[in-house]
Amino acid sequence: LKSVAKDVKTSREDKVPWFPRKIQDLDKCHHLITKYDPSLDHGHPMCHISSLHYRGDPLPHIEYTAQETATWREVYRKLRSLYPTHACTQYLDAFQQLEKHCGYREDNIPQLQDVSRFLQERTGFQLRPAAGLLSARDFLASLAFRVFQCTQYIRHFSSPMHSPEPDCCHELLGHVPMLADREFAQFSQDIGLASLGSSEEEIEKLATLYWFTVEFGLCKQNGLIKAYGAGLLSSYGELMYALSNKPEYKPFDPAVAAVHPYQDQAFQPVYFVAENLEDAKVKLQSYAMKIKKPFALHYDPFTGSVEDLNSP
Ligand code: HBI
Ligand code: FE
Repeated sequence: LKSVAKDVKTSREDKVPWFPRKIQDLDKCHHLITKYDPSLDHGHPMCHISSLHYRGDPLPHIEYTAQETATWREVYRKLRSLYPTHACTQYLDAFQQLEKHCGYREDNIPQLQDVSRFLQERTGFQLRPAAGLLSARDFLASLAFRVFQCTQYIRHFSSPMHSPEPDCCHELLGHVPMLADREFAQFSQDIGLASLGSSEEEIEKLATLYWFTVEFGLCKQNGLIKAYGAGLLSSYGELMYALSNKPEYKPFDPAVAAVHPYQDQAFQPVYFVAENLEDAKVKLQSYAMKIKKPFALHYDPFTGSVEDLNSP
């Protein structure tokens, strides 16, 4: 009888993919998706930014070249002119703070260390350098611990308005300001917690949900529609387009967004509009509760670890 019980337990555990249980485990969550091989292009800035980072290491200080700073300036200037009319208030509030405290300026690419310290004070989020596009599983897992994996290199100067992969313009201008908002930080962490130990199928759905919210989400504000998604807030062309009334708008519903086809080579044909960020958070929480898992995870902020409420 004993051995049967043991077999049942093992096969049950086999079905659950490995996942980090404490923040230190994120050292194992750095699997890259290589759509683009930087070793084939020695002019790409990715080459001179190191890849492996361990928890507790200081965040690398980067001396950006004049050309890299010029690229940043062009992106910063254009996007900044759109924010007052296109970005949600949470974004605008944080952006103002970042300009005041974190070196957000046209002629300066902010350093991750300064930005990470700022976020920790606001929402407990911290940044961790990433070498490129990570697997959805690893990327989402880090969010469960309020860690945002952040690229440090900047897009190629030949196309300042477009980057095929996340770069620091996308991270610093798109993601960081929103991570300073409490509701949004919780929303991000909740997607992360939902991903821990999930099947490939569920990860795919959560990544799609992430796409239509954290990357391309819109929300209502004082009778207008504003952007909160990082993919929009870091793309001049798509930010204009998203609020132009040309695309289709659907009310945010996690179950619908999670399986909706998306577009990563062109502007989105459809955007999901949340009533507000709190409503998006509540809807996501109820969606996450319906994901079937053999455990119930609870995040303990004091230890930075997750525990299974079902296990004795
Ligand atoms: N990796 N470095 C990095 N930055 C991202 O924004 C990112 C990622 N991997 C996957 C991802 N985003 C999402 O598109 C979802 O797949 C989770
Ligand atoms: Fe992103």
